[in-house]
Amino acid sequence: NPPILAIGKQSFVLKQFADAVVEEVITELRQLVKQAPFRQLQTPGGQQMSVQTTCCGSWGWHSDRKGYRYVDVDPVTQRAWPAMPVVFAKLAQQAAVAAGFAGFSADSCLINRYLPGTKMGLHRDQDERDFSAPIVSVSLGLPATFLWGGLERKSSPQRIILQHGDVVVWGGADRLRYHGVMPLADGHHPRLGRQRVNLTFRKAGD
Ligand code: MD3
Ligand code: FE
Repeated sequence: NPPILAIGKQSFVLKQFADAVVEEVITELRQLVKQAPFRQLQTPGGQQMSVQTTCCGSWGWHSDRKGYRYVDVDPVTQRAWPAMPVVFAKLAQQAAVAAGFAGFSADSCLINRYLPGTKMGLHRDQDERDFSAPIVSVSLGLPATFLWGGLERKSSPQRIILQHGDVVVWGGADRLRYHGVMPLADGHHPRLGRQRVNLTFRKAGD
């Protein structure tokens, strides 16, 4: 079996955990982005983010001049976000169980699309109302170097390579760690071409 790597007290990389369902996940993704297209959000400071995003589930993450928040209506389409596909929800729940977080039920999936050169600066995920739930992330397409920092911005991050089918679960003491993604290196992935897509599952609402 592919390994489960502990990268923190309550953080794990589950190598190739998504492999068995990855084709189904890609099929659902293609349908989803027709309902809620990828967009480049503005930060509260007015900068355009380099990553493209969309969402599914009851709550979707949004950012504009008014701030970062979860919304139940997509501000672009003015419709509810697409429902979370069953294969997404099951994958997130099973990964959480494998990492020791039984009872995780995601109500939000943020979908990040990286093209060559796209990066994500060091930040913490702190827009959710309940930090006791873990976060589960699924990597698809081109590999990326993930930056895994500490609880303070100043601590220098470790670099972790995430590949197609890898799943990361983090919670508890590691829930508020700083993290980011290095600029995506160019390449071609046999299934997704010249891009990386990351699914991030969260409990955002109540
Ligand atoms: C956080 N996305 O959307 S998820 C985000 O690859 C985000 O798109 C990144 O950060 C992405 O907010 C990273 C993977 C991840 C893995 C381990 C973590 C995030 C983590 C450990 C602690 C905190
Ligand atoms: Fe994050």
